[in-house]
Amino acid sequence: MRTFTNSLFALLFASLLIVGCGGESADTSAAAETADQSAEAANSGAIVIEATDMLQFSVTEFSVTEGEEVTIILKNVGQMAKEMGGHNLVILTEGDVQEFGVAAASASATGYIPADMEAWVLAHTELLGPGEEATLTFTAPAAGTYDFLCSFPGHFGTMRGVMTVEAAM
Ligand SMILES: [Cu+2]
Repeated sequence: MRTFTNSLFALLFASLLIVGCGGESADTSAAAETADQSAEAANSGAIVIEATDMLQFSVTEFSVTEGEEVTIILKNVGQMAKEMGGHNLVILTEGDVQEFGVAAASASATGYIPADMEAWVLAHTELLGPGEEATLTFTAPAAGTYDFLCSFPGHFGTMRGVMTVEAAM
């Protein structure tokens, strides 16, 4: 951890030097970006996703590493009653997100997770009402891309995204 922090400082210092020298190097933004991402990872860990009344997820793309323990915190920051417009987060391991979303609409009895499609689900939260939050933890599966959605009826059109799993070094 210390080594990591040191290298982060070195990176910040290096980018300050570049800025300080008035260099027009394109490396400046790349270095800053890398530092940002490292800082994010250092804060560790949890990926926080907010779900809104505007039917949006605040995060629609994120990356994890194969075999990593992933923690996602879903926060429903909306005010819509749960029965009218609750939100969940469902990460699919296979299958078509559109097909899942359509089938989920008539699966209210099972929390909008179609019973015959459970094999498609890598992980999911419960349906959240306004102000509620849920934590999802799972081990990142094999490298690849995985769709996620809110499976409340009518939400998946806009409430969806992609989790990228990168191969472990
Ligand atoms: Cu939703």
